[in-house]
Amino acid sequence: MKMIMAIVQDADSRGLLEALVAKGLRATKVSTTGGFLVRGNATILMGVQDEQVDTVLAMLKTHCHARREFVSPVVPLGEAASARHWVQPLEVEVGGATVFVLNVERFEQV
Ligand code: 2BA
Repeated sequence: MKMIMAIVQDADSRGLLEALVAKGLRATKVSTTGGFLVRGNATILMGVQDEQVDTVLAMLKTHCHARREFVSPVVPLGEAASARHWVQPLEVEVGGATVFVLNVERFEQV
């Protein structure tokens, strides 16, 4: 058995969960925050059989889309007043999905 942890964008999480449930796969959504953008994202936990991992990875590719986001670099107030320190927003590409596949040593539902 494997635990798939997928960090996805909030906008993609609903469609992904619906597709997983429709396939009879179980999933839990945890609301999380990315360390870099400090914006909400979603971590989806999925306990699956080994042979289901590729199916889940394919579903993540289908339902999770990369998007461009802009970050405004933080500039100290004193420096921001100076035209020499005019700072352009930084563009980053977020997602589709950041995926970790872990071995599950033991699974119980009690
Ligand atoms: P954030 O940490 O908010 O990162 C959002 C996006 O910002 C990243 O997209 C990446 O394009 C950029 N980024 C992150 N750290 C950066 C840095 N030090 N310098 C420049 N750009 C940086 P993704 O790579 O697609 O990551 C999306 C989200 O997935 C991340 O949100 C974070 O919540 C999670 N994540 C990504 N890699 C991870 C890892 N190795 N461990 C744990 N969480 C991870």
